[in-house]
Amino acid sequence: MSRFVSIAEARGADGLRMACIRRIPSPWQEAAKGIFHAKGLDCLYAAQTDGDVEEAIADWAGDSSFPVVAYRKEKLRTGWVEILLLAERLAPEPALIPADAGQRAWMFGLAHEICGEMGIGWCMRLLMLKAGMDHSEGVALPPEPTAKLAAKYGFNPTHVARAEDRVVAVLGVLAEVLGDAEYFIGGGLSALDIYWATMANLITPLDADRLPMSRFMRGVYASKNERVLAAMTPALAAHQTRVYERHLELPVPM
Ligand SMILES: N[C@@H](CCC(=O)N[C@@H](CS)C(=O)NCC(=O)O)C(=O)O
Repeated sequence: MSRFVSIAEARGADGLRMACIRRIPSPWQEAAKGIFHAKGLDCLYAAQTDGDVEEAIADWAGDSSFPVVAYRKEKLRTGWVEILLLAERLAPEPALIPADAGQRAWMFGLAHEICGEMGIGWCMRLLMLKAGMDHSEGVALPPEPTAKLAAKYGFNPTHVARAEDRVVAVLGVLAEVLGDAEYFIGGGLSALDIYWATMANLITPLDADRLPMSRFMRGVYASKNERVLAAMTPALAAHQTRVYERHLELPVPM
């Protein structure tokens, strides 16, 4: 991937397109990019430009979340499962979804614990918003967008109170499933590996050479939560870099 076009150009194009945010490694977006890259799928990447209408992604998809994936005239896809299923259909090889039904159920269950509501990404976002609001980790988030994200992504007392335990528990499961293997399932790359590698940037972002972002964003992303950092085992950290080095584009195109 070498360039981003405008949202307007992506809307008018055919084939596979993805609306993104630039300069922030939003994990759901990076997972989708990673899946397309691993499969060698040719995708037109787009982001808001000066020539676009304001809030061009929302204008297109009815919501400001990214990524938004378009393929031909099919319905727009924004959820991580539907994006993966589309990619698997367009490029069956390398398969990123296990053919075996039991393994498939296992993979999607674990992937939900990473990408779904109250999964690792969701919970890390809640913790990030909390720290950004009470300045407890030395990072102050700008109030207006923070309030918008909080309202949109389940910042309620019950879930905020559970978020840290959730992340620690799921990291424990992932560490156990991985053991000393190179991949989570079946000895080779699956979507689960890509989900983990990209979502792990919300805890320990790849270094600045491989994942360029502003010092401020890096400060927001890098977790300071001691329990979470302790649950990020050396094997999980090594898996994150291994998957990027072997299967994803580096430096990450931002
Ligand atoms: N829709 C995705 C999740 C995408 C998502 O949560 N995107 C966030 C990343 S922080 C976003 O775009 N936030 C900005 C906004 O909603 O305006 C899924 O459920 O698979």
